[in-house]
Amino acid sequence: MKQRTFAMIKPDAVSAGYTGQIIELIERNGFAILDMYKTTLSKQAVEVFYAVHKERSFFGEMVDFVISGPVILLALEKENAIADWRTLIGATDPVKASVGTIRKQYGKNVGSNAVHGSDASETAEQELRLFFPN
Ligand code: 3AN
Repeated sequence: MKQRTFAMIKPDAVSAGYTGQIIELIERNGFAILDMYKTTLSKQAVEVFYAVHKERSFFGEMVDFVISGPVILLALEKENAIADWRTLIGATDPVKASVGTIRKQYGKNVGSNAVHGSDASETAEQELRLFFPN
């Protein structure tokens, strides 16, 4: 059954000029782009988006990073989209990510790791609703 997930190309990858290459990987790996836009997120929106991480020591840092420049937000669809997108992006730390993953190729470190992907169906639904309310 087709499933939807939420993806973000983060400010580090957008400012480095990797948007096109990452979108090409998305399409080449069988994801349909249902919707997509470029924006600079507000602190309020990111605090809602990252609310599950608010107790983490680096919460302020991660919020400041994600609002530091434009991002690309995507609604993706595919069979098994949530798990397949997580596989394609790779481990949180680009150093530990497998060869061929997006974070391995385009991520700098655990904070600036090029892309986001929803980790479960509830978070995918929440994140899609937050950024694609229509
Ligand atoms: P993932 O993005 O792979 O689901 P999580 O859920 O462990 O990873 O982390 C959520 C976000 O927090 C990630 N996007 C990552 O960039 C950021 N993050 C994780 N660990 C650190 C850290 N030690 N310092 C700064 N940011 C971090």
